[in-house]
Amino acid sequence: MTPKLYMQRVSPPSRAVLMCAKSLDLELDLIEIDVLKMENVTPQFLQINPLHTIPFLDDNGFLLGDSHAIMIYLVEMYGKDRSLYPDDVKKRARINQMLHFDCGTFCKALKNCGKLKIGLYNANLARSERVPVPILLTDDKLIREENLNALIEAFGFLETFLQNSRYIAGDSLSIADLSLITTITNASALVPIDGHKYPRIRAWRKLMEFLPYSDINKSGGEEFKTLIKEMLSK
Ligand SMILES: N[C@@H](CCC(=O)N[C@@H](CS)C(=O)NCC(=O)O)C(=O)O
Repeated sequence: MTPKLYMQRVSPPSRAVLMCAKSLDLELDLIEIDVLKMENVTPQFLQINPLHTIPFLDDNGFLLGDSHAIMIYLVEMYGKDRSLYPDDVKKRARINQMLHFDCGTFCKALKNCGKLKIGLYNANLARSERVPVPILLTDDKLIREENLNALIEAFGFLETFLQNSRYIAGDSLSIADLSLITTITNASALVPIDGHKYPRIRAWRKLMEFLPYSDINKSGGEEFKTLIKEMLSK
């Protein structure tokens, strides 16, 4: 049976998995989970994913969370070739480093800019009493300066990483590119990168726009920008 993916297009890691599947020519049965409506903390979803995060994969009963782990699994299980996550130990090590950078530094900085951890903020309440909180905005509707600075710092790290290679983890496309392009697409709604500060990031982003499945990222990123605008205008 077709593997199921719980996801939302506005979510960068969901889009990374969607792009990975597209590149592998793998069909997925997509199940929308609207985090804003707290569909990720329903008893049904929590039963399969106690971490209440999307994306989440159900491959015929094999349950797997975290976009980075999911992409590695999909390439290894379904990839006709391994180019997105090659067997070479050193190439893999570099890709792994950048996947951890995405997860532990970039995504974290983006999440910290606001209340993306919906459902956790009312952790002292029973689940049924928790209410959605606005994402990406602190109580006074401003992103805290130290959080924004951490995000800007992450952009700086990425610019430096790109000094030595065309793609994020070497000279060919890998799953690390799919992860980071989706993260920076959402993050660039908060940190504009179109000036002259990040020439390497912009050159790499251009490369990524040529991917035949780049629309997946573009449309989700636009949706995110609209969401932010709406929230800021309230
Ligand atoms: N490291 C995880 C992060 C997943 C994540 O935080 N997803 C967000 C949406 S972009 C989410 O599910 N937030 C809801 C929550 O944390 O409760 C991954 O790469 O899949």
